Amino acid sequence: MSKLTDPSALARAVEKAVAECTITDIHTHLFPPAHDELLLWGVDELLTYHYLVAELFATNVGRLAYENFWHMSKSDQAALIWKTLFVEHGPISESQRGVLTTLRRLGLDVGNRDLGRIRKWFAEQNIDSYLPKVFELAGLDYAVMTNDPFVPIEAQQWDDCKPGVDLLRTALRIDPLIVNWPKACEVMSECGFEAENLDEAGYAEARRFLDSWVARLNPLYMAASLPPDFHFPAAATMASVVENVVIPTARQHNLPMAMMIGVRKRINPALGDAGDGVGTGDVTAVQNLCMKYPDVKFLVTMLSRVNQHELTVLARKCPNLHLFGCWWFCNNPSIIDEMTRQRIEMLGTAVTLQHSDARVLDQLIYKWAHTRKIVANVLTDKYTDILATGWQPTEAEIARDARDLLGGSFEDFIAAE
Ligand code: HDL
Ligand code: ZN
Repeated sequence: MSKLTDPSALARAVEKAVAECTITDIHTHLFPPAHDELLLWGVDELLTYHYLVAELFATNVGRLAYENFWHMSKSDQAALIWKTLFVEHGPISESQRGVLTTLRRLGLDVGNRDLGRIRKWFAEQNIDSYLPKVFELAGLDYAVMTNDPFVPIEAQQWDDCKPGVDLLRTALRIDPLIVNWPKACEVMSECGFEAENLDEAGYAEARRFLDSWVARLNPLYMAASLPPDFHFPAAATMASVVENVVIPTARQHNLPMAMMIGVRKRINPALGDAGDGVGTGDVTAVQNLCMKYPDVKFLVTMLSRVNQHELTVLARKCPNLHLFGCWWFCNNPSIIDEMTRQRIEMLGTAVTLQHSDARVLDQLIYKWAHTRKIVANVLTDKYTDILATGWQPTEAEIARDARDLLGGSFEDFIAAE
């Protein structure tokens, strides 16, 4: 394919490559349609996304009691959010804009602001054909779920052998094991795994529990979200469980461990899932784990913008560390742009720039449309910079690099022995 020599032709080539790039979405909260009410989709679920619930209460300063909202039907909650955040105030936040992007790309007219008409369209959709349609609109080859055996209703779906779909792959989520050992032991005990104390017997039983779920799920990786005060090494329970349960399991199954660090759970419990906050994490904990266990692969994303530069520098030092996503409170255009530039400037294509974290199926459409635009802008700048040196990239090379940044490097990383 011919080399690109002209900056405007280059810009067009980058825009095309990113727009057409097949993306792998490595972290979501989606479920197969057969897993009953676990898979959220449709306009009322889009509107009651916990990001928008937080924004509703931030906007409705004190005029809405938490319990009044939680006692409302999903439909009434959605209507209130639509009225408050879309009609009475400009829907200019990232989550508000996201709903509109999704609806527009589905071919719906948001200009008439007719929620009833939008609801009618969704009521006519069949999830088994709608799910692949959403994946096609988002441009994904597959997405990775969050499969948590410590959540009874999730485990029940697997106990009942509910079918999956090829578009959704598994990840074994193990937060309670690390952050709430007593709770984890309760769940394991109900499943016939008698872990109790933080001793070799307890660790062995916890490993046996994980082995059983690795066999059932065949996960791409294990994952856990961790608080800002996760340190390693440390005398704390978290560090002991990581050392004695997580690492041996990762080694035995050649499974990467994804650590999502910096969440302050339920700083406002009344908001439910919308009540979590962020804190600056300890990048040295990641450094110590990567250096102590060079044969274990770590996928890491951190929640605080403050951590990003130090973490990106660390990824240059540890071949067994792969960064991913602009997670949650970083998943906003201003921070995505900054993080994407910083990561490409320091890591080239050896990073997975984004994941959607979608909780509602239809969100895949907006989360990826918004990210593609930012990535295209950054890559245009980066290729224009090298064009100025006389290096002439081809369209195929640009497409190759875009794929690496949006799923290819992840697949290379997890496949490496
Ligand atoms: O722990 C996680 O995986 C987070 O992504 C939480 O699920 C969070 O509530 C979320 O959805 N963030 O986008
Ligand atoms: Zn998540």
